[in-house]
Amino acid sequence: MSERTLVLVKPDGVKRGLVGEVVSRIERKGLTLAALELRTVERSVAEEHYAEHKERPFFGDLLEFITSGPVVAIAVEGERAIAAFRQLAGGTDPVEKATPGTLRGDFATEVQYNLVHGSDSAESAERELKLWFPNN
Ligand code: DAT
Ligand code: MG
Repeated sequence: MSERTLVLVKPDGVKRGLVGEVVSRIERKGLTLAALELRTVERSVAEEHYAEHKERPFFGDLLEFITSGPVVAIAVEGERAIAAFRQLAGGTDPVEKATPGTLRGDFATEVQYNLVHGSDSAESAERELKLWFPNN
């Protein structure tokens, strides 16, 4: 079933010049870009985006990081897009859980700086796309 998911290239990925790499892998997988924007995140948007983690000890650092520089927000569309992008991203911990061949497995070493975000379910995707692309 065709669906949409929210992908973010986080500030580490933008700073390191890996936007093209992320976009290229999305396209080669057979997914398409429905919207794409470079933007600096307001704290309020970041808090809402990561609301599920607000009780976690790393929440403050997470907000600090995601608002520390521009991110690229992408609405990605295609068959099974949500799970397909999570597969491209690899597990949350870039060394313990992300295998080589995935974005995190190939380009990151630290959980905190793991390059990309991808919505984890249909419910999250809907909520996050409304938050990041309210006019689409
Ligand atoms: P994912 O981004 O794979 O969906 P998540 O939703 O569990 O992972 O966590 C959101 C982000 O929070 C994650 O990409 C990086 C950060 N994070 C998660 N666990 C962490 C930890 N133990 N220490 C520091 N940052 C963490
Ligand atoms: Mg998540």
